[in-house]
Amino acid sequence: MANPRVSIIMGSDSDLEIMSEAAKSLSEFGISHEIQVLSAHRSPELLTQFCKNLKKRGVQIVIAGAGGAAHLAGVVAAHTTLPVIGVPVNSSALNGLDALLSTVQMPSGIPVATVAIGKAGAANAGILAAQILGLHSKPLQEKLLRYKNKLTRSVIEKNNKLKKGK
Ligand code: RP5
Repeated sequence: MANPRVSIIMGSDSDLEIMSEAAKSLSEFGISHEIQVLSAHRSPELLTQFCKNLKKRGVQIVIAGAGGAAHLAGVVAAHTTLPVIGVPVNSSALNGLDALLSTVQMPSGIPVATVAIGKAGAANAGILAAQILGLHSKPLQEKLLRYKNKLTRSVIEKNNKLKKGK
């Protein structure tokens, strides 16, 4: 996508199934985004270059997902003052608990807004990015409100189905 406002990065292409949930959320709210593989461990120079170019490319938020010893979000946060949202990916023998702790336990001064492990977290990362961008956009705030109302309607519909089943 041209001029992405949100950049989604992931440690490996094996994270794509999970991280594409973040892209889906952003698409739902009409937010331009890009998605690519960048690794804190396997491509440290490329990651540094990516961080240095973020602001001049007009990116406003970074969503970073990785599994295992997940340093990706933290390293990006170390390089930029843009908000960084971290998604712990459940790709390892520890089912993402390792990635959760690696992503969330940042030292004071370098925040990473960490969401839940796996697909729910990735979807929420996209929604959280939309909420941050919505602070300065009335149309986006209205889309977010419509989304919340849709969630409420789905609960009512579930109850109606349950009642009919009795
Ligand atoms: C992490 O290691 C990646 O984010 C991925 O979750 C995990 C496994 O990567 P691959 O070995 O599948 O490339 O860095």
